[in-house]
Amino acid sequence: MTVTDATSTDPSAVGQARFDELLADGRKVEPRDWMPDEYRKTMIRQIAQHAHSEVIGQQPEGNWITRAPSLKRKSILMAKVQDEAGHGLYLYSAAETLGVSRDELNEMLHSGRQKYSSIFNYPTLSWSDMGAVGWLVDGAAITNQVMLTRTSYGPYARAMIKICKEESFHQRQGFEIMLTMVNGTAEQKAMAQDSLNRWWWPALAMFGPPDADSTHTTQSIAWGIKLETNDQLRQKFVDMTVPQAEYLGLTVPDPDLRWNDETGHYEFGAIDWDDFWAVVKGDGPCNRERIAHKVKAWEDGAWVREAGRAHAE
Ligand code: BYC
Repeated sequence: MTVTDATSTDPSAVGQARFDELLADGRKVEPRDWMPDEYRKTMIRQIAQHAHSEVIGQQPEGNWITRAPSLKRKSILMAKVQDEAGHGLYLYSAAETLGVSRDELNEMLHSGRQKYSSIFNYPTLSWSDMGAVGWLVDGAAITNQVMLTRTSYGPYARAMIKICKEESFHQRQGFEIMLTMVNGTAEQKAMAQDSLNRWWWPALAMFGPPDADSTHTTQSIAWGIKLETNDQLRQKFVDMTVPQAEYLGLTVPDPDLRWNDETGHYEFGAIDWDDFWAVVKGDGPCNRERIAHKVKAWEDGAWVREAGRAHAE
């Protein structure tokens, strides 16, 4: 048997050839398509981490629902937090198409075997943090997720389209809270500045480690999972956000920040990666609280899942 014959009868070689062809043509990989085990593993890791982030991300904002300054602000915040739950649900459904169950994903989150975004381990200390989270955290999330609407795995790319529309609304409502705060009393403007000071650096770190230290970027770019690297997206976010801070009359807490006429980009100071890794490894200000709350909600909801299963039977 020649080598060609051997490969043509080997289902994984045929699958690999078709997978390569899909990627080369810029078409989507769909759940029933053959895919390399490592591609499946990477997609499950990333989509699950993304879903967990949406669900855990409800906590820092949920913290302010009862204390929102008006009925209008309360209903907007409730709608936003509810949207995040919806995003988590689309993403868990997308992950399930890869052959993993939602129960397994939850178990992996609760036992620390899967992660969620570093950003949700910082506390929301004031009402203006709701502005900063919407403006900066949702702003960073959209910068990354607009790219993901073109990612190679079909169910993930399609989920991202609706999510991005909602995130754009979230980002604008955050900016609008900031705008209201900076146009309020001197004390309110100082609160807005304090929120920017605390959220700026964690928002930059959300994009993940520098490209040189990123474990997955090279392979994820080759597979069309990522279309831009962590550093490219971070730069895009800085270039977009600094003029918005200027419009608000706020100061970005970075003495090294300067516009570079030659590159057409802002240069910015060093990110504290030791802090980032401490947070990712579970030692951030709120990691334990976030997971404990999530596990409690899961346990308290057991009767609902049981009732749903009994009803289905
Ligand atoms: N936090 O090789 P790298 C939202 C990990 S929620 C924690 O560059 P990758 C919202 C990474 O997992 C927004 N861990 O990774 C919700 C890897 O660890 P392992 C969430 C991080 O995957 C509510 C290691 O570091 N968005 O929108 O190629 C309210 C090396 O990194 C982080 C998403 O999840 C981090 N920030 O690139 C408001 C988007 N960064 O597994 C808003 C989807 C890195 O090797 N995810 N790590 O041990 C992605 O696009 C990519 O996964 C990332 C990282 C760009 C985040």
